[in-house]
Amino acid sequence: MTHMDIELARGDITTWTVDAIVNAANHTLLGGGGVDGAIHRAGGRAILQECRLLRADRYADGLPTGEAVATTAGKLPAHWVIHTVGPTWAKTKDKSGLLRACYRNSLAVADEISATTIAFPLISAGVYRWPKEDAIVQALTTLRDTPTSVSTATLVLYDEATHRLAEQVAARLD
Ligand code: AR6
Repeated sequence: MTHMDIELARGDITTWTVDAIVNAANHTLLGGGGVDGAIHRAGGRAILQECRLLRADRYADGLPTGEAVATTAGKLPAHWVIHTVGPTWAKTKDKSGLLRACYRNSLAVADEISATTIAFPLISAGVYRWPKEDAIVQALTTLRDTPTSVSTATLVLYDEATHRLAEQVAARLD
């Protein structure tokens, strides 16, 4: 187990050249909006076909929140897509354990498939409405605290404001 570098970047994760990119998917694994839609659009039908097989076999009831599973990446520059399902934000219920599980289980899947470079979107911070600052705290602290053989994890922020916020949070956590 070596030390993992954690990097912040701004951009579209579908363009990332890494061993694995993580998809903020939903239980169905059959696509949706946000980064999920972008990954399936850019990756082509091969990803969807593998997702359908996973649904027919291992995940007949859907992928549970917090778990992660890999498919190949179709036409994307990455080799793998690790699909995980973030929790929806709820004011009255602390689901941060499930959000942290997404990062932890995605790293565990990366280890299983021997991916050493991985890029994450900010899971749950879009359609699932998790407040961005706390989503960044959960992401960075979980990545920092999870033992893994991954050498570099990049948190890819889609817009400049979120990227700036992530830089500020990272400086504070240092
Ligand atoms: N590259 C990087 N980040 C992106 C991209 C991209 N191409 N597109 C969006 N983001 P979301 P969630 C950012 O909504 O909240 C889907 O319908 C976005 O700005 O993609 O976990 C699924 O099927 C935000 O900061 O995921 C589920 O039903 C972050 O990615 C549901 O949305 C996550 O936003 C999952 O919702």
